[in-house]
Amino acid sequence: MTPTPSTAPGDPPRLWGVGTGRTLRPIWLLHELDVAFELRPILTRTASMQTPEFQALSGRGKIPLLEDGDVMIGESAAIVLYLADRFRDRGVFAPEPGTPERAQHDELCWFAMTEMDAILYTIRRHEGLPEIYGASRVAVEAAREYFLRSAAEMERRLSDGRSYLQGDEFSVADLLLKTCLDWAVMVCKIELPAALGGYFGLVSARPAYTLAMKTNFPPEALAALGVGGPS
Ligand SMILES: N[C@@H](CCC(=O)N[C@@H](CS)C(=O)NCC(=O)O)C(=O)O
Repeated sequence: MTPTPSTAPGDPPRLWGVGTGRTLRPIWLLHELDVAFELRPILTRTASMQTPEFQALSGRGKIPLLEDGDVMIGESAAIVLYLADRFRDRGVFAPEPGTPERAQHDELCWFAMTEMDAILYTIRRHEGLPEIYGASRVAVEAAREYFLRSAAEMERRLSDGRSYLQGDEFSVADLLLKTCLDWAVMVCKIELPAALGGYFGLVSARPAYTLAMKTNFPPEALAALGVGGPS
């Protein structure tokens, strides 16, 4: 059973969660869209996740979580795709649903999530959180190699000199890819292929990204990570 969201139609969207690469995604897109939102800055694996209010909404106990009118969804990629479609009048960050461009766009999103994010989470679990998930050097090494193979595929997609994954326009697919690259570099200490450097710098220079990084990584979140960037 899915609990009912507590926002009413017309309220600004309410977003739960800060402090990780996953929570950065909706915060970043909301800044790109310049949409006002209410942020509940709860941090993973802290008492702030245990409040009755959050637990009533999220049986799963995971951030990010978005409430928007009748909609309540988790899964960071689903949230950003929903926001891109919902606030299309504020800026276009995904091609029109049902078009070949959108199909290609969504392929890139799924790739980022299943071939990059999920692989990084293997490293995070078995290297960064051994007290919960157990340490496994073999799993971590294999995941690092696999991640590099995925990064090489993204490099290949960008190798014709295009600025962004789908050409001249920054999209949700770029936002998902960049959050994975950040996580790889800052937390997993993976050295990215040099050819991705230009793309990395271009996306990092977006004002909404800078703003979102500040919103998403308060000092206590960085301290919890023990790093200068996302997890
Ligand atoms: N696939 C989900 C992953 C969500 C997720 O694992 N969130 C972490 C923070 S990055 C969390 O809430 N962890 C709490 C826990 O596992 O107890 C997404 O992309 O939103």
